[in-house]
Amino acid sequence: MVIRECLPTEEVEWIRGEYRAMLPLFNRPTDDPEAMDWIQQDAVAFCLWHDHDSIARFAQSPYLAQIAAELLGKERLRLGHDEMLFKAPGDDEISWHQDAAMVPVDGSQLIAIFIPLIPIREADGFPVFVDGSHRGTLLGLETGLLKPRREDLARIIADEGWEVSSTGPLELGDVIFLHGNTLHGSHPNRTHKFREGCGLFFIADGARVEEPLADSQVIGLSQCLRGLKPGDLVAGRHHPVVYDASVQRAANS
Ligand SMILES: O=C(O)CCC(=O)C(=O)O
Repeated sequence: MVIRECLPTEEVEWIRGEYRAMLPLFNRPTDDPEAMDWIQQDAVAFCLWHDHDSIARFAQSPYLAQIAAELLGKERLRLGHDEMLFKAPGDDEISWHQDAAMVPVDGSQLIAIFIPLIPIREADGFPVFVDGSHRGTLLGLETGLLKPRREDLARIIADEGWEVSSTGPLELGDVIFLHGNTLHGSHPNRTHKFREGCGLFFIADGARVEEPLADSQVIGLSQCLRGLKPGDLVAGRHHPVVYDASVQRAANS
């Protein structure tokens, strides 16, 4: 779901600046927006908050985590990871996927947010969702890797006749909340500039790492749940509690 005007625009602009400052990590110019036009590769990185205090402050802020906890119906949420997601000019669609297929944690324990860091118009690529898919389970895992699943999921959606919704235009301050099982993707970036966005993954306190069911989860385990293995509680310094309803209640009483 989209919560419109969820964040003040100044805050989104600040977050954007923090992530744009990471572009040198990708060997890209940062100071000349025109110069970025011809760059054809995505700038995607996970867990930047581990090494960057400003991103750590944003990623651990309880405001977004509280909304996420309430939507997921959980008392306590931990930070899973942050994600820089700058889609390159002319980039293809983000194919259908479920975030629970990216990390080996039960989808009912996961909620992700996506924050557009520029206003998103049709040419930038609207995010799309399958309505009600959060009530389902993981799909298409038998084929393992990301690429085959994309066709499988598109076929399943067509075969089942599921309704697909688009967010439509997104403004600075709008935030998308995605249950771990929600089938989603986005349209291609048909512009000559980056489609700049970032995301946070939250995991319910008490959730455990499961045995990976697909290669994508093996990759997610090493990239996003660093140091954890199947059977471990998602906890530790890389997964701090970012929202605790009981602390909030005590503070309010
Ligand atoms: O870029 C988008 O529209 C959605 C991002 C996404 O699919 C994800 O972060 O899992």
